[in-house]
Amino acid sequence: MADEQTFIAIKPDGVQRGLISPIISRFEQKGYKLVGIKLTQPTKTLLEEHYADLTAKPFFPGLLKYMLSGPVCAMVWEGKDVVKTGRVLLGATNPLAAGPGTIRGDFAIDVGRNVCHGSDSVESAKKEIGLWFKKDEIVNYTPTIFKWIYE
Ligand code: YYY
Ligand code: MG
Repeated sequence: MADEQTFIAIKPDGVQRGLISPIISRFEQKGYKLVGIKLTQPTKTLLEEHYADLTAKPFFPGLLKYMLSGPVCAMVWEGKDVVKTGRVLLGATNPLAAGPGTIRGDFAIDVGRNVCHGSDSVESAKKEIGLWFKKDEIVNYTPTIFKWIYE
């Protein structure tokens, strides 16, 4: 479905390292459509909801501290198969295992500084978009180039 949406975030290290524009470029160049974007300082409450399935993990306290350490660039991207393909563009969770040409493969080393987040399923994408964005912060438009991207 060309109207599938995913939640992609540039984490505090990505923002601090000036990686907002190269990360956005990867999604733009692929042909995906940006429908929501904001620079925001997440709260502990939001992050505990966002990472609810990881709260029992030993790395969770460090993950929380890292994600609270600065602003995050929160985005919603739309397009055919964008949830799965978005994760391919990000690369493996551990940047040392992420292939060259992926964002984590090209820009990161440690798993706890892996610069970006992407929803892992259509269901989590819906949950995460609802957590990070208000309804009126998501826009609806048709890029004029779409006939050159979709057959
Ligand atoms: O979805 P993804 O971000 O690729 O990985 P998750 O398994 O959902 O973990 C979320 C987040 O937690 C990961 O991006 C880095 C961090 N993390 C960690 O610091 N150490 C681990 N061993 C596993 C994950
Ligand atoms: Mg995840």
